Amino acid sequence: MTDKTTRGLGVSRRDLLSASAVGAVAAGTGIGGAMLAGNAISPARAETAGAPHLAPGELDEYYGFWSSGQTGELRILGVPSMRELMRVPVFNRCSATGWGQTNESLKILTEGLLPETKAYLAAQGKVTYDNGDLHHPHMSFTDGTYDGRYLFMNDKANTRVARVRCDVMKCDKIIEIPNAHDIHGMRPQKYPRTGYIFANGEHEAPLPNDGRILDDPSAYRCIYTAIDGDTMEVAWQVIVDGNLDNTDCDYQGKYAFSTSYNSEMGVNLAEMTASETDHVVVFNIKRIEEGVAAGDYTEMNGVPVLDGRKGSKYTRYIPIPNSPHGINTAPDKKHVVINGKLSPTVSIMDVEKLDALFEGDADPRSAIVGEPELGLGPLHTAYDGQGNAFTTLFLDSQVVKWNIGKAIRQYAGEEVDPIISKVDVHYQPGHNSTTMGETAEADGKWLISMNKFSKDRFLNVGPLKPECEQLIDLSSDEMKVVHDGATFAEPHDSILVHRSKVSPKVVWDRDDPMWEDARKQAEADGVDLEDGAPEPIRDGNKVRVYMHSAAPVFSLDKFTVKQGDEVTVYVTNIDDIDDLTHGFTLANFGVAMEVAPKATASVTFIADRPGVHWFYCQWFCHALHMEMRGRMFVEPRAT
Ligand code: CUK
Ligand code: CUA
Repeated sequence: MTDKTTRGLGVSRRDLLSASAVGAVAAGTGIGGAMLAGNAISPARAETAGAPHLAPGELDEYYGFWSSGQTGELRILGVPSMRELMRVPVFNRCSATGWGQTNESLKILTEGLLPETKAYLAAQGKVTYDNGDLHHPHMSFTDGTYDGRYLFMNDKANTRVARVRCDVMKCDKIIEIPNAHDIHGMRPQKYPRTGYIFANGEHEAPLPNDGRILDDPSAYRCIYTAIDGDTMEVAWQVIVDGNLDNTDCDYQGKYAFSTSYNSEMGVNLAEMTASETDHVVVFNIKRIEEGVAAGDYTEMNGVPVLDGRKGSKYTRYIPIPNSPHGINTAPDKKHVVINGKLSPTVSIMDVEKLDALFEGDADPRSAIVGEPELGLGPLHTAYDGQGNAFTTLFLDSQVVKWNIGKAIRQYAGEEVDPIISKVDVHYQPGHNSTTMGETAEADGKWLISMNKFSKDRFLNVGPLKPECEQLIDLSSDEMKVVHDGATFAEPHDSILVHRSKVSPKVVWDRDDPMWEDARKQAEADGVDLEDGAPEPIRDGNKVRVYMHSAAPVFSLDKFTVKQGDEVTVYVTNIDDIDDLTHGFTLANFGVAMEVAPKATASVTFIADRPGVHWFYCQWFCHALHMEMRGRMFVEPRAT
């Protein structure tokens, strides 16, 4: 069928694509046609006029901190312009900045790995992982709102949690979580401060996973972890029943909670989706801390591990329909929405009813105060701070705006419809986020719908398509899609932070801990990093080269080493001008790094190629940037 004939039939190509997408998704998730009946995606709405336009030079009101899924980096966007402002390498390698290659980044990428991981990687000829799967970026809190100190994020692929310093927007800590497998959901404590980082091990495995148990799923366990966000050390862990998907916590500092889509502990699709209800696990933080203090745990890999399976005093299990996914605490500090995924409902939990679950013998379901039916495939919910919620409907390709208070009254028996409006998004949304929406200061201005499929929304770039992120104007009940943004694989989640909360430095402080090792080494060598050294400093076959960069020259225009030397080059950028970044690229050695204003960066390599090799600055810094280069002479090994 050509486009022309389909148009003649009054059916657009877009409709056909949308309908088949739902079919494919339904088949892939085992959701039957019956569940989809009557819920075909409506045609794409006419494009609304006028993306929120920022004139050249105008600044955005919000920072958007974006995950990048399997790309492994953190991204910073401006909202509402949706301009990508920066990429912050975390779990990935970065060709531009040298992340994964500089000594400073390698320290961060390696120091938090477990001994058995280091051994495994060494056997592959590596020192760290090359990939990561970064799903959930969240900012540190103080008293229920963002405090601009840190961003924390998980790596589902290699069971890690990382921290990014908001003062310089660079990662400063990465730790691997012992005992758990494949960290997925992750949230910082909201009150009194962060505090803990709560992290879910999603996939079940034997504990310990040393090969003695293999195909015996009854012996598999999932682990919940609390990390100290200041020290980036694991504080405690809890063994649970079922698996763990997403997590959030209250505004009172008493409880954290996680969804489980696999309460069955199945190991294939049929088993994992067998039950009509799964659950939310509620963790009693005070009781867990008391349990740790009282020694009621097993120490595993240096971490206290408590038993929080059913019947434990540390946890409660609330049945939830059906394979719930996202869990989001509302800015009213009272309600938590659990998104049903395979159920068309979300469940509203009242945190004020949780004490009775632990202190009395209350039915766990008594904490559920609403369960509105919203549409197909509810995955995540965001808030406007005015009592309304926005839930993504993956299968319906819609975002639904609904009222929490009305949903609670409906559950209590009143004839009231909590749904306010629905908007089509393109297509299959996962997370959504509202401005300041996961804090007590939710302001309800903008919503981002992070859509998994872009299909026909952009020029065709081949079989691999970008995701489509849409900006939605929340200024009226009729939600308006005002901008499509394409992004590369695969942002799952984002937070929208008012710009008043964040104030990064313009140039580095010279005493920054990032290059502590370089500072110590220079001191031992009697070198001032800002001056550099006139000659390489030799220490057996280890050679240290110190230079500074000041546009448009390096302090050395040549240096000499011997073939086979282990060479470390330290470059200090002494330009303290806003935006005057230099770089150091050593051609044909695979060496390149960023040196931002007032920073020191270093890289180590084996000088195994004799001859003349040029190094150059790869950040266009000056009219004479091309001339900013020098030679490394490598004297051939005596034969
Ligand atoms: S998860 Cu991806 S859409 Cu990893 Cu937060 Cu729900
Ligand atoms: Cu310095 Cu280009």
